[in-house]
Amino acid sequence: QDARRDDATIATEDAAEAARALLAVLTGAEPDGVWSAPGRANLIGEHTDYNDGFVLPFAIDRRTVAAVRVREDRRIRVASTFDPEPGPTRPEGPLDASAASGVGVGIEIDLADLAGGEFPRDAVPEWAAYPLGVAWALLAAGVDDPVGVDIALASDVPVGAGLSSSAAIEGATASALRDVWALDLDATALARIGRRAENEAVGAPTGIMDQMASMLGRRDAAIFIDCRSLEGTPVDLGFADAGLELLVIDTRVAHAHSTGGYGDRRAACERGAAALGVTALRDLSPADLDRARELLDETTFRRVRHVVTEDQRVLDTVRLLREDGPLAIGDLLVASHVSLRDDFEVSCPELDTAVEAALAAGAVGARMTGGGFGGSAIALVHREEADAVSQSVARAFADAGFAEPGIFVVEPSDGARRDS
Ligand code: GAF
Repeated sequence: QDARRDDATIATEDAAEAARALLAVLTGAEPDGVWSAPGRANLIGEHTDYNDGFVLPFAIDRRTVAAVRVREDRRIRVASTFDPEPGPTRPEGPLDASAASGVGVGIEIDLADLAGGEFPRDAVPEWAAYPLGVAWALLAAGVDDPVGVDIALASDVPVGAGLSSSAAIEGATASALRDVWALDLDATALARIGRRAENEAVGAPTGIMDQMASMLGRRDAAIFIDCRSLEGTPVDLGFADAGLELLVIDTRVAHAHSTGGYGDRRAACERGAAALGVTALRDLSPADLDRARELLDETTFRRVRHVVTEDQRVLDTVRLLREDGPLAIGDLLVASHVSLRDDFEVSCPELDTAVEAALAAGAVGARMTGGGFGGSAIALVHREEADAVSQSVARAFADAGFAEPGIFVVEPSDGARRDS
């Protein structure tokens, strides 16, 4: 287990090294500063954020690093050692600064062309819409006399694995530009900027959970977020004291939220809320479900039931963590998965296999995490059983003829920060 933990730590150091090396290729110089922001896993509270509801994610010990240098002119350039565009051929293997040769000089644009108006989505590759979208959203919010910048990005958050590599890019970029442009914006304001970039520059209709988790993350804690008030409260997880570890099982089924099912589920929730006469599904409680069943068509009802019961599960999880500790939350994690699988219909055979195999091998709880349609599952396991659970899941994938999953331990970690 210690070896796995070291891997994650070293990988983030590699990302910092790779970002610095890429900046040196771009500018021939050292950075003026280095910022980083983590990916996230969601403990519970799925597809509730855009319904003004509750979520309980935590930042993971995998980060995107932004090495930044101020320019003499009024242009912004972004370059990365990765291609975060979700797709079936995700980059594998160690980060390598020499990958910089493949990205040339990056993507460069005049700040004046970015300020005012819509984001020029057709003019930039999709990966660059994340960092440039953040710059665009900040400029739209008002920046006096912004200086030009070069931003080199590297990351060890797996792309397309449902661990919010996109929020990590947004968080690192937003934190860097906030400081370089001397903006008076707190972590929540930067999370909103990140969501705006994702919604309007990238074009993915996501909620705010991932950006909030990446900005507000706290070591050994999850963040209980009310997605209406945007209040975020750390809740101690105490995994280590309880002898537990959290495994991520990356199914290697790539997902993308700018297409298909995600927007469809969001629309169903909005339809349900309108039909029931509430601003958002957050305004319903489990006691309203009988009325919902009478008024809604069968599919919309099941979508609504997922959200309403999931909000309640988040509240119950927070209470149990505070009163009894993490060993008590296993059933809630499993109930969340079943609801996402049967009512919200965003799971897939690989995620179901991961959850079932982990539970059969003794996991305390397991569920898909993130938007679904692929990506990752999480399993809360006794430390001494972590290897056995990993092997059981890998065997179940092989038996089912699925690609080999990526399985690794994550540790709840700190959110976005300036590193140097
Ligand atoms: C994705 C989105 F980006 C989040 O906003 C959230 O809706 C999640 O799916 C589902 O809970 O990660």
